Amino acid sequence: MRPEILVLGSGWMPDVSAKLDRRFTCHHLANVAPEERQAYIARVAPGVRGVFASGTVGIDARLAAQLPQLEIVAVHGVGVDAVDFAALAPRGIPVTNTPDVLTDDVADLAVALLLAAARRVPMLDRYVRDGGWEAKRPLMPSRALRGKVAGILGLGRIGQAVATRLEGFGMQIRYHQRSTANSAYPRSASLLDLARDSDYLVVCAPGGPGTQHLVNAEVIDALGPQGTLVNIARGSLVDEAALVTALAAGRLGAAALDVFEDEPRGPAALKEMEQVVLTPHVGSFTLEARTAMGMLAIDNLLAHFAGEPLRTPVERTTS
Ligand code: 8YV
Repeated sequence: MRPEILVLGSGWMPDVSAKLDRRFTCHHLANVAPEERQAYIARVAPGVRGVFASGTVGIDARLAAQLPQLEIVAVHGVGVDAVDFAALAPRGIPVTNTPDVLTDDVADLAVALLLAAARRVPMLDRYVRDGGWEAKRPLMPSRALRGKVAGILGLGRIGQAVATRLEGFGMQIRYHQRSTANSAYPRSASLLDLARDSDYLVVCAPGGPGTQHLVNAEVIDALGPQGTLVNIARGSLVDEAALVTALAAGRLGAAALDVFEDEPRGPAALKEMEQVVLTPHVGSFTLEARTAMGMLAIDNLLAHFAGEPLRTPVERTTS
């Protein structure tokens, strides 16, 4: 008999959807109207042995308590900040995620955003489309990357991949994270120092309560009027209200953001700003990465139900 799983989130790549439905009896919560979800969960809960979650639609203590037979949570994503580990750990429920398979594509988007902000690609695109070029509207030169400092907040897998790419553009790399990374790049002692030392601050650290609003007004001011903030990690890391205020006052030069505190809305004020580049949380959104993520999450579930070692367990018991 195929194990029953509760699938949270939607938008899986075609091969992933097909394999999920082939290998499991899936209860797709996203297909249920929001007002009917509680009743639906109550109805299917007795059979649910696994949860297939996304990086942003996770499992909280309430949902965990509603699933008495829950044995495993497989996250389709590397970030596990949407999982309440404290609710799962006492029950010995393992959590898996999908590291590595998305690293290159997320790092590529970080570089794309950084370049887009530095070379003002979206603004120049609008300039051509709107007839600004033909009308010879004044145009300011943008700024070169070579010789500039990229500060990486969080030199994990994705941070490292971003750093390697930016080195190729002739940038100097610095980083900050709590522990010293196994890396030859210079480490700034604090995030404030990193922001002060950097022309571009690229946020690559994990989300969650421990990193909430690390990039605050003080850090943003230290980055300064010539500085650019790039965030491909989690919106929760940045104090967005402070970011909007600093950009509006010209105390921060520019921002390029893939993630927001309130997705999918994002602050209206940012949408009005020329010096801001926005994308809709698509760092891993390539056919290749999303297919590999889905397959890895499925492989973790299959390994669990076959009594085999998990492929990529998250080694942590509390968040
Ligand atoms: C996706 C992500 O948004 O990996 C993560 O942590 O945030 C993204 O790759 C999401 O997990 C897709 O399900």
